[in-house]
Amino acid sequence: MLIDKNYISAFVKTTERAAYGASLLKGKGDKIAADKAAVDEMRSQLNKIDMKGRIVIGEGELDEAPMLYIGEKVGNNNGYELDLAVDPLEGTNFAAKDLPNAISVLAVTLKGNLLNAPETYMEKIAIGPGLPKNLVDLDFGVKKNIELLAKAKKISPNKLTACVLKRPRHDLIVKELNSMGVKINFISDGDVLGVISVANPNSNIDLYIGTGGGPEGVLAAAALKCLDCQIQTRLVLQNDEEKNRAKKIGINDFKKKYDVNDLVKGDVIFCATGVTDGSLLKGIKNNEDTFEAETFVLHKSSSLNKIIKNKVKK
Ligand code: VTB
Repeated sequence: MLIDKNYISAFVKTTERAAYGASLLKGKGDKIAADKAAVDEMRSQLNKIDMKGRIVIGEGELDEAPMLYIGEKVGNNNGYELDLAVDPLEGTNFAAKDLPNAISVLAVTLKGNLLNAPETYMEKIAIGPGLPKNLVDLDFGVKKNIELLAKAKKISPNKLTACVLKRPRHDLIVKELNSMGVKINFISDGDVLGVISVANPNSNIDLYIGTGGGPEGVLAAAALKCLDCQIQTRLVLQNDEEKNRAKKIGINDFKKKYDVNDLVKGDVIFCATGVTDGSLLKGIKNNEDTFEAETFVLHKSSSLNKIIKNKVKK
């Protein structure tokens, strides 16, 4: 079964409204308030949609997130049973400081088709389209992955660019990339867009590598699936508490490597609206009675892949 195309505009509207909510607090230094504004707008929009929706990836567990928590039912209880991964404000720091690349993002599948990823870290390696299947692997290590990628692209390693989240935990990866002359595009946050940058020929990013949020990994995989790119991930469960949380949502093999189709099965819709201006999307522009929004929208089964610009009534 596929997701009806008629849903697309409703989900575009959802990330548009969430981005608008966050944009009202842009640059005000309060990331919690910006996140809450995005969550409130997203939730109220989701509840207008004809669906029996369920949040699979959300703002956290019920006790820590009063809204859009994992397991929350959304929609007006008519229509399809859908599973949702949402990040009403990805890049809360970016929004609070009015820095580029804050987005509101969601992915939708039919029920049961999204990996229930716990709120833990996840190792990620992603590459663009048109490359041999399973070319890179988390277990190969940086050197071998770079050599394989360079060979497949018929260029030398020092012509490759990798996107890496700037964190001390990546020092070793960075050292190895440096030793091979690979150019590094560091990001300070926002690895959903970081991972997706491998799909964008204008970004010149050949590889995403490193450890970021698990939920963000599933969201990025939804986009990569529509863009025929590859990602491999593995959960990082650091202690018994995290292992128990994973078990509670049905994960028993803690070392499992998930590829794009393990993370997101079947048909999928992906929407991301810019909150602040960024490399892929312009941010929200506020006018008197309207706001302007740019949304990157993908739908696997209809091969939809475009940036939609809308002027929306406030
Ligand atoms: C990433 C990134 C997020 O968290 O997942 C990152 O996509 C990972 O966590 O935007 P740490 O900050 O703990 O390294 C964010 O930067 C913030 O949620």
